[in-house]
Amino acid sequence: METHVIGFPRIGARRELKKAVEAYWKGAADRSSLEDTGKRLMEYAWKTQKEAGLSLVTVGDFSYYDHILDMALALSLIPSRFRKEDYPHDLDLSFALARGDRERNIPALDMTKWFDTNYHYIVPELEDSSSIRLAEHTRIEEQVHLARSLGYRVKATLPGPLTFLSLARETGERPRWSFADEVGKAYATLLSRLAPHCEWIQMEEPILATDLSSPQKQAWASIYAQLSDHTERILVACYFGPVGENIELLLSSGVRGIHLDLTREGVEVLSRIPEDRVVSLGVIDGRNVWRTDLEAAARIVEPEVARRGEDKTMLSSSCSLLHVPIDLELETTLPDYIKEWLAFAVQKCRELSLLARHLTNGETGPEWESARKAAEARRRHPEVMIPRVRERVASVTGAQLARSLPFADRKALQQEKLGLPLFPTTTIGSFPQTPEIRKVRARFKRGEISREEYETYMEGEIERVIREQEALGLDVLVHGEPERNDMVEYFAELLPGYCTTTNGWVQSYGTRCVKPPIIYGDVHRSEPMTIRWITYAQSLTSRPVKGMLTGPVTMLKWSFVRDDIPARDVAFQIALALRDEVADLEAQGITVIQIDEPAIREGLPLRRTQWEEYLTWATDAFRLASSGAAPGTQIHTHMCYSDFEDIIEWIARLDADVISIEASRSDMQLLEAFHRFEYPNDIGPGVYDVHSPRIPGIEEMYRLLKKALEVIAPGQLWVNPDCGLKTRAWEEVRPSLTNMVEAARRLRKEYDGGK
Ligand code: THG
Ligand code: ZN
Repeated sequence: METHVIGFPRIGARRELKKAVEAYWKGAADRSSLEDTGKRLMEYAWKTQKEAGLSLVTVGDFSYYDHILDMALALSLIPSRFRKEDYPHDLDLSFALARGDRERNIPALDMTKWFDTNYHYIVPELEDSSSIRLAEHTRIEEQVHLARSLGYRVKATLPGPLTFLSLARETGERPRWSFADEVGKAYATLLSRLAPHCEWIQMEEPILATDLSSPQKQAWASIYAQLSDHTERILVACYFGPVGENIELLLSSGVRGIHLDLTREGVEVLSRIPEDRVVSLGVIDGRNVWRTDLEAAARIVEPEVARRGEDKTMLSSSCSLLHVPIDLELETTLPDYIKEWLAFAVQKCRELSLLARHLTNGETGPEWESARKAAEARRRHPEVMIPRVRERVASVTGAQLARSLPFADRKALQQEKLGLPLFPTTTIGSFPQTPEIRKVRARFKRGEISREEYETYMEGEIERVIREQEALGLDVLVHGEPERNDMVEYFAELLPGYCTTTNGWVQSYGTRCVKPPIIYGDVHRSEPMTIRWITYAQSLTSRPVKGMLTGPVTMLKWSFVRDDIPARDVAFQIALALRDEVADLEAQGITVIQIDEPAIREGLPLRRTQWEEYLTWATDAFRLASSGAAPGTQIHTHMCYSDFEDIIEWIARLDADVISIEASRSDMQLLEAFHRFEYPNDIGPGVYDVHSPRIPGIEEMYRLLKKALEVIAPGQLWVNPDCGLKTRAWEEVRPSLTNMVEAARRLRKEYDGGK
């Protein structure tokens, strides 16, 4: 029985790739040293797979930035604003495409989320003038030759052609599907070049886990028809969801190998696959960190192996392991009992091979036994099931999901209490995290300074931020969040039921990584989490200071979540913990509380039919967290990623008194959705892009606000940047906010005589 993973993480167990690429960008290392690191990382990945006992190694999953971008280059799909000749090497060209070229003033390609994961890919552009043809040299061929030269049995992997075309962006008139023929030809050529060196060529087609349109289905047929010479070697991989009815389409292509994600689809689908096909069973979860209950997995796959035969079944991870950290062995601070329940990429490879050995020769050694014990211990652990927490979730009432008064009444009460001017100004929450702040936090964490020293330093920082905001003339202040490393990790460290890792990095995009915390037990609040800092900040000023919390859906989406209870229940547990925090903030005299939910949109299921169920519990969770607040308390929320078009009614259902959103980059276009929906509550469309070091002028922000006023009422409009200011420098923040406040004042003069 062949065993393989769909893909292996490439960032390096100690983030070697991040460091090497960033050094190359800075000019601190040359190309050959970067390429040495690249080779070492590929060799590490292959060696790990082989030593774990996998029969095939996966090749082609490595990239210096993004594998979709590499495929665009392999297909010669380079936007015409870039000239290949301007770059000494393809590597430099690919970095320029991904990050833009400052020197030549060429904007980067866009970047967006890879399905429902936290990975972001570079969006290929299809221009009217684009012509798709296979490049003379491709990175995938280089990688395959390297693996072959080292003696590995190779399964090559490529982004599938339909997924690639579906995710690209049309920039002109020419529809994407008109490229299908050229794409098919280019892939056919690539396959003929790769085939002699590979046992299998895997085409990753997660687009099959989505609802396909009829042009999409036609494109599938026409592309795969061109690959008919290679059907014997092709393994089409569908993951992230059930292939469902798309199985017919998949089968019609005649490919011999079919991979399915059995962590997200039942085994029934397997009976629809003829017995001459080879099926790869994705039973080890590539999206989560839990050690596999091998006995349960064996029960799932055994009947299929018996029916189809060992030579026609493969065992695999559900999807690429890109989405999990690399090596659990490097975790030194996790409690041992929790470590026993986990498996990162390296451990998942070993699980696969053990499962295969069990299926082929009944092996049940000490490892098998310890997996069984770990699964058992996890099920029975007292932190995993806390009756008091379960009961509280079970007894949530409808009344707890709604504010006590409708928005219009709340607004009057809040206005009376807060006395804010027309077009109130505020910021999203964080102020610059200087190297010094990071250093103090790190030293405190390592025990090098006392709690008292730490708190004194943070109070000093908060005071500085309050005074800065007063001087700038902002209306609703924030404490600046110097005590927070990350908006999710900060709360995860304080909430029982969560644990955090020291090295569990997962690539988010390019060289950027996140370290998602792990929800292993019932989440509840054991002590106040933010009160100390917020009340200190409020004690310094007569203006309102916002209490800052991360919303339940974001806390869930940006973590590894337990797989033994429904996500909705976990979200409600977190929501109840936040609800208590809201009550405490209120009791301490805090009158404005912001609960950020930047991740609510990205949680959308891949299939439309499941949207309503998700959006119902997701918005309920937010309401549960926020609606215990008195009507006079103003609840804010913030969301980063625009595109609310199709979920605007759900955004309204959150019933936040004020929502701040990213809008400056779309030139206020996205306000259209709010206008059409007649969105009733207050809105703060970001008036400048915090991701750029550029200092926005008064005039340009004033103009954006005027534009916003074409579609929303003056009494509804707030003035704020479009995201937190954590990554900016004070030298940029001060003049930008000065101009922002000035733009608001100018508007006030015009509408309200300057009150
Ligand atoms: N926090 C968490 N998850 C997230 C985001 C976040 N997921 C989605 C989105 N934001 C991803 N975006 C980013 C943005 C910046 C970085 C990573 C993902 C980043 N990372 C630092 C790096 O790799 O150098 C590491 C930061 C650190 O040292 O803690 O800059 O905002 N939880
Ligand atoms: Zn944001």
